[in-house]
This record gives sequence, C-alpha cells and structure tokens, in this order.
Amino acid sequence: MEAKPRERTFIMVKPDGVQRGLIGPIITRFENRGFKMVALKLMSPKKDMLLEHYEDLKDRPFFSELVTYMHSGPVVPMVWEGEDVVKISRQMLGATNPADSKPGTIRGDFSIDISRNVIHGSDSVEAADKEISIWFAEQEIVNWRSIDEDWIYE
Ligand code: IDP
Ligand code: MG
Repeated sequence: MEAKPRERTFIMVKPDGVQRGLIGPIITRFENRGFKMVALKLMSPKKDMLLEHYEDLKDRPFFSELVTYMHSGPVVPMVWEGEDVVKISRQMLGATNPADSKPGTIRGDFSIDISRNVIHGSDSVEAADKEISIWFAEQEIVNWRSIDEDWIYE
C-alpha cells in the first residue's frame, strides 16, 4: 500500500564501512529507530558522482584525498524516510570527527579517524533532495507503507 512520503534523507555507508562489515549494524540502527528504508543499493561510485556529491567542499585542502577515499571501494547509498529524519540521522551519525562523536553514535562507536568515518548523512532537507537525485533514479525509490507506522507515530 502507498503512503504519503514523510521527510527523506540520504545516507551512505562509505568504503571503510563496507570493508569493515558495518552495512548490517548501520542499517539495524535506522530500522530500530523506526525509520523506513525507501531505497538501497551496493555500487562502485563514478568519480563524477563523488565530485558532484562533495561539490561544496571542493576548495578544502582534504578534497582530493576525500574523493580518492570515497572512490576506493563499493559504497551503500540509501534513502531513509521519517519525521525529522535529516536532523535525527545527523545525531545518530555523531560529529564529523569521530574524536568528538559521542559513544552511542555510529561514528562514536565504529570509527577513530576523521578521514575514515564510515558513514555519510545529509545535513539539511535541501542537501538531501540534491544528494538523493545524484545517487538514485526516481524509479529506484519505493513508496510503501510500513505496518509499524501506526505504532511509531501518533
Ligand atoms: P559530514 O560528513 O559530517 O557532513 P563534512 O564537513 O560535510 O562532514 O565533510 C565531508 C567528509 O569529508 C567527512 O565526513 C569526512 O569524511 C571528510 N572530512 C571532513 N573534514 C576533514 C578533514 O579535516 N580531513 C580529512 N577528511 C575530512
Ligand atoms: Mg556534510
């Protein structure tokens, strides 16, 4: 059955997260929180997609090493849906630098180095819309109603 889409965000397990077997644990956290997955795939990203995805950071000194890192292996892009999903996901990810990420956050539990911080999450609804359109075609996003919906939301 179809449902009216709630807010959406773009989440991606980075190459280190995939290599370290963290796809499952990361997905579990989003499922456990009550968010709904509406798109998922495993892929080797094209460099052009990474340049577009990280366009805002192109003048930063770490940009070329960031693109090399993100291009170093398969990634798992996803779209998750739910009330305030952008803001809550950022809290679940933790700070960009794992040294500042609180225990209990994904980066705070699974990473140490800022340039190997296992996961990406959109920082605003506008960024989410842009990022979703870079990584997914319209027909790859599935509009479905979860049976949990009536118990997660009032
Ligand atoms: P975010 O991923 O928490 O949104 P951004 O500032 O958007 O953080 O940076 C994007 C990604 O670039 C980070 O997740 C991290 O992988 C990388 N990055 C950010 N700052 C640094 C740095 O100072 N050195 C190396 N990599 C960095
Ligand atoms: Mg960012």
